[in-house]
Amino acid sequence: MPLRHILASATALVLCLATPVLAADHAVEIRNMSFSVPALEVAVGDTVTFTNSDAAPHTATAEDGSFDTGRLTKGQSATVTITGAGTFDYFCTFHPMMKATIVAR
Ligand SMILES: [Cu+2]
Repeated sequence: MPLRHILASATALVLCLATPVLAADHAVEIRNMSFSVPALEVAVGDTVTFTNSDAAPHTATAEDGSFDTGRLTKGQSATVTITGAGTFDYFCTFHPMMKATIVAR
């Protein structure tokens, strides 16, 4: 392969890596009275979709109020956007012993 082709490929790769990636969506299932991912790592701007698989209603509510799914009945899901960096502890308002964390960088 000619050197200029290799350089062109390398340049394209660098441009590709430098392009901002689209926000990712992360899934957290709520099952058996617990959140499926105890400590979820996300990037700022990512979304997290919570799905309730229990018969009991649940919420995913940030302790600092930064997000709240509201009441989710069985089979329902809600998506929240993580808009800032930090560690976000959250819980279920119906079952406050249900706790988990999202770490956003
Ligand atoms: Cu709950």
